[in-house]
Amino acid sequence: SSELAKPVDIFDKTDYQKIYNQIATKLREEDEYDNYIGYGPVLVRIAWHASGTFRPHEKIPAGTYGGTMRFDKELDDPSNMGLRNAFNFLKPIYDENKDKISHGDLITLGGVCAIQEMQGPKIPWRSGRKDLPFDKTPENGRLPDASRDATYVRNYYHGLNFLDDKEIVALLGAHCLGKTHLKNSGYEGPWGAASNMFTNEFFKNLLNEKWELKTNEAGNKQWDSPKGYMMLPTDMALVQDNKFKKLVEQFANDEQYFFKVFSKSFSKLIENGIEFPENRKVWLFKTLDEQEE
Ligand code: CCH
Repeated sequence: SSELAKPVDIFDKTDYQKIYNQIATKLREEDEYDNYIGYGPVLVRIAWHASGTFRPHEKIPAGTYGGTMRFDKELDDPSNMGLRNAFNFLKPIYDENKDKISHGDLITLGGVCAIQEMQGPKIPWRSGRKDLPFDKTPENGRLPDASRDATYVRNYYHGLNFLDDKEIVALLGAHCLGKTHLKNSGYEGPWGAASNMFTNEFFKNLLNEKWELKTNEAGNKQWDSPKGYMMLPTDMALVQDNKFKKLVEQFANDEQYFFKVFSKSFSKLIENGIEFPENRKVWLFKTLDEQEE
């Protein structure tokens, strides 16, 4: 049985909205990153990779609580190639606010901010994670293997306490964002046309594009389409499994429904293993656009 991480005291919602705004402003300013995709996708990915180390049955269940992504041991996990860009993006904001925010809180708030600023759903967020020392850094190799099939994907997410297919398929919808980079992962290409907009395009493309299995320059198998989009084997697993496929169809047809399930699932992902006190408030932050209205 696991000893759930206990959150620390926190500051006011307005303090965190300020930090949110710093992240959002920097996202707007440094828009040239990765051929003008910007830092949004890689911020979402670092929040998810900080979360994906969680294992429910450990005494100290890893995940986002301890902010151990700040240690080279975790950042240098081969699965985390490219995430140092996200970490370095957040570093000056951490330095400016270190009396108010831990690394785990900042990395998760970065993901929430990026999703919202890229027109995605509102993601409920709570503060209270506390930096743990180096010896609490999980071992490498806990993130999923992109070359696998539907059974592997389902089992992998069961291991993160996601038992419902709906949550799993929704989470994978984040692959509407960004791209794969040969030098990072051994895969190459974007999943769609709008790499810095949070939409249900991933599901539409899975169903509607003409996919062909190719071996890429790194010798890995990926699915390519004539429009220059790609899918990982684990992405294609979502239409190779009938139960997953029904959900892909639902999300492709109803973006609001996808947003609703994604929001809940991502919030759960970044809070895995943390036992918030019952009175700990859940916050929804305003986007920069909403504040400018
Ligand atoms: Fe992912 N993802 N992801 N992913 N991912 C990659 C990039 C992004 C897998 C493999 C890869 C989620 C789940 C999975 C993002 C968000 C999420 C890459 C390319 C691989 C490989 C990395 C590179 O080359 O730079 C696999 C396997 C799974 C199985 O579950 C989940 C869940 C999320 C978020 C909720 C985002 C965003 C990116 C783009 C990053 C960028 O830099 O553009």
